[in-house]
Amino acid sequence: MNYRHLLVFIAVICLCACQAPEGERSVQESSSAQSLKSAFADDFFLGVAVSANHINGNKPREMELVAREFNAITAENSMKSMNIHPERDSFFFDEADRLMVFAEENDMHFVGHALVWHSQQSPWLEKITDSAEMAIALTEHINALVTRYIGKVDAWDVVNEALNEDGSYRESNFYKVMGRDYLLHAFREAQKADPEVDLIYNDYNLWKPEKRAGVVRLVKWLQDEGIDVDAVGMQGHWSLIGPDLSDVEASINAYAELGVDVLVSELDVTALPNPWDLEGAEISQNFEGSEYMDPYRSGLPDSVQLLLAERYEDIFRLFLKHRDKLTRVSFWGVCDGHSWLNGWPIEGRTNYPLLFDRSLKNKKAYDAVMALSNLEAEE
Ligand code: 9MR
Repeated sequence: MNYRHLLVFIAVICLCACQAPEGERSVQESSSAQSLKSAFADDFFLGVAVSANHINGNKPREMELVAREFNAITAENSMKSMNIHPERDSFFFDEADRLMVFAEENDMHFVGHALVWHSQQSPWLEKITDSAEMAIALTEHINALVTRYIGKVDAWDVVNEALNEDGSYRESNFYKVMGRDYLLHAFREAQKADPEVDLIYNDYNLWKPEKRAGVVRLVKWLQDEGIDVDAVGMQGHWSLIGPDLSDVEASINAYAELGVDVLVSELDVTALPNPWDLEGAEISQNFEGSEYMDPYRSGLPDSVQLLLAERYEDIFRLFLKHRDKLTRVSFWGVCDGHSWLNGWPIEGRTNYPLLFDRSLKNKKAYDAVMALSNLEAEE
């Protein structure tokens, strides 16, 4: 073997040694992913909800993190009717517009949240008691928002939280005035306003069998009426112990069977005790200031940090198993300090539900999720 042959031989040996077997990504590759969005780029969008504070420029470091880690974004509150359409004849688009620019600059999938929701509702809308008038008001609201953001919003949560826990329709003001037809009307108007945009039904506790059956009934009805429902959004406000992931899996399968995408639209995992788990307990002022209900004010113990990491690992293992059905997983908040769970169901607690801590450092849960990012290729 002459010198040139020897060099080629060494190069080939090196190449073979560095390449993972067909279909597998090597450990080096998996651990070298620089962000959540790159780790799961072949699987689903990785999204995040941001607050008005973020949008208004008060959290530049958090927005840097958002741009680095995520490729989908939702306005946590800025596009809810109370904020974006406060009076019948006046809109406040500034925050949504600003967020849209950020999303465009960072090439992010944009989720509009939410066109029709009984909560955080504009007072003028809440006052309507006539069915024809409600239909007109919804048309105007939906049309104004959807047409303004054609080509910018990729997917709309068209109706949010329309069902009770047993799968029946929630007695919202919309339902009281129009019956279930308000849902059909909302989806129809959104579809008409932007035939290209994805239409989502979004709700919490969608792992519950009765609620699952309610969503299946609802989506089938909308489909029979000619609505091209694109996705069901399972919010995913979960805890260290529940829900059982087999229930989540059964729901993912049931929604996918309808021919729609499945999203996890508002993921967080509370690390704190839940007053409703206490027998006979009711949400009340009594819990405020209680150490029992707010045990980790000075930091999350390593043991719980580990439990959270394991829980997130199990959750993402399931998501990866169903990557053919899931198109987006969005976290409800940027970091622990920002989460709504510091204020609910008890005001002023210190919760730890997300992947980034209060100083924006990656938590163990982040590492656990990142380590899984190539699992599906190995199986
Ligand atoms: O995170 C939102 C919080 O800032 C608001 O105060 C709250 C008002 O109800 O809404 C929170 O977001 C909700 C979302 O819009 C719909 N699903 C449940 C979320 C948590 O409550």
